[in-house]
Amino acid sequence: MLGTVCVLVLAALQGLEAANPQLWRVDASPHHRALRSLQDEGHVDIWSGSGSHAQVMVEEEAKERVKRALLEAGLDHRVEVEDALALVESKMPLKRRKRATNFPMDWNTYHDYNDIEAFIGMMNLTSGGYLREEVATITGEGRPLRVVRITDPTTTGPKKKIWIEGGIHAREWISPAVTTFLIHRLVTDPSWQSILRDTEWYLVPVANPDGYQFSFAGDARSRLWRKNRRVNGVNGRCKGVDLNRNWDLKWGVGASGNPCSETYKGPTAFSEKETHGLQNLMRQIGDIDLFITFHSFGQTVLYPWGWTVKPPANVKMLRRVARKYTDTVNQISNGSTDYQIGGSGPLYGLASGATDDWAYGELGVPLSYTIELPDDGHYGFLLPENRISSTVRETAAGVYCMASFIANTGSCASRRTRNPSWTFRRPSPRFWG
Ligand code: 0X9
Ligand code: ZN
Repeated sequence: MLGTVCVLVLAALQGLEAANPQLWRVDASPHHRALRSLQDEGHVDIWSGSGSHAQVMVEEEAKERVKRALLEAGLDHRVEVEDALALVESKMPLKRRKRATNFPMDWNTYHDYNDIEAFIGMMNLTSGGYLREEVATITGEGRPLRVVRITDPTTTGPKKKIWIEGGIHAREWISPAVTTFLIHRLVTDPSWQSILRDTEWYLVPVANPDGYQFSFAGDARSRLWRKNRRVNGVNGRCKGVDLNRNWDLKWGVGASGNPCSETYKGPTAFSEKETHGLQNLMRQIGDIDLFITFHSFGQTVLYPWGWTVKPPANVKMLRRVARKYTDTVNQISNGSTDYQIGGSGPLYGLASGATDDWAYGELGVPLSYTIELPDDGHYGFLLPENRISSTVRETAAGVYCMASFIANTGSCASRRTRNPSWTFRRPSPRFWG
C-alpha cells in the first residue's frame, strides 16, 4: 500500500512543472567569498565577471539556501528577473535562416560547430598552402577538435608564433565568431599577407566542440551551457568539466570539486580529452610568443596570474602589449569599446587551472592573455547578432596590432629599433614568478 502511495506521489510530483531559475542582483563583487563558495557548491551560476555588483542565476531549489548564505554574509540582493530562462529565450536568435550563398560563414549570425568545420574545410581548399589543418583530439562525443596553422609557406626562418584559442566556454558565442573572423582575415585579406612572412599563427576556433554544439540545441538551458559534456560519475546527474579549470598549473585553486558546479575542475588535471590534446600540440610547437584565449563578457584584457594577486615577472611588458590591443580597439570603435587591463587574480578573483596561467607558467609564453570580449554586461553572453560584425572587426584590428608589434613589422612595428625592447631571454618556465 505504502509503495503504491509513493509511486502515485512521485508521479504527481513529476507532473508538476519545476519553476525556472531567477536572476538576482547581489550587492557584492562577483568574487565575493560567499558567492564563490555558493558557485563551488553548485547553487548559483555567476554571470558577470568584474564590477561592484554580481548577477547570479539561482535555481528554484537553491533559493532558500542562497538567501540564507547572503544574509549570513551581510549581502543585500533583489530579484532582477523572475524567469531567467524566459529572458534568455526572448533574446535568442530566431531559428536558423537559410543562407543566401553556399559560403558556410558570415559574421552577422552565430554559427554552430558544423558550419565552422565546413568553413575551415573551405578555407583549407582555397588558401593556396597558407593554411594547414590539425586535429588536437577527438572529443568525448566524437568531434574532431580542429586547429589551423596559418603562415606564408614561401618564407622560412624564425617566425613569431601566435596561439589563439576560442570557444573553451560553450555559451560565449562571440569568441568563435572572433576566431573564425581572424582565420578569414589571415587567409583572404591582402593587407594581412605581409605579416605572415614573419609570423606563424595557430588558431583553435572552438576548444570545446561538444559543449559549444550543445549550446545550439535551441532551448534556454542549453544556450547557457559553459562546460564540456563529460558524463560525471556513475549516474552522470551533473554533466561537464569546466575546461578552463582543468589545466595543470595550480590545478584546483579557485575551482570546484563538485561535478554540479559551473567551475568543476574535473577528476584530475588534464583529465579531459580537449585540454590534454591541446597541451600536447602546444608543447610540440614549443616557443610560442603570444597566447590569447577569447572569452566573454566584460571588455577586459587579463594577464597572469589567476591563482595569486601577485603580479608576474614581466608585468610591464604584458601591460604594454595589452595597450596595443586596447588602444586600437578604442580607436576603431570611435571610443565606444573601452577595455580595462589587469591581472586576472586581482580583477576576476582567484581561479586557476586556466589556459592562460598554464601557457605562461608551464610553457613559458612571455605574453599570455585572456581577453573578455564585449559587452560590458548589458547583454552579457547574449550579445545580439547585430553586434557581431563590429566586434569581430575591432578585435581583429587589436590582435593585428599586437602581432605587428611583437614581429616588429607592419603598422604597429616599433619605430625606434629593429629589436624592440620586449625581446628578453626566456627564463626557465617554472620560474616565472
Ligand atoms: O573564469 C574564467 O574562466 C574566465 N572568465 S569567464 O567569465 N569567461 O569564465 C577568466 C579566466 C582568467 N584567467 C585565470 N583565472 N587564470
Ligand atoms: Zn569564459
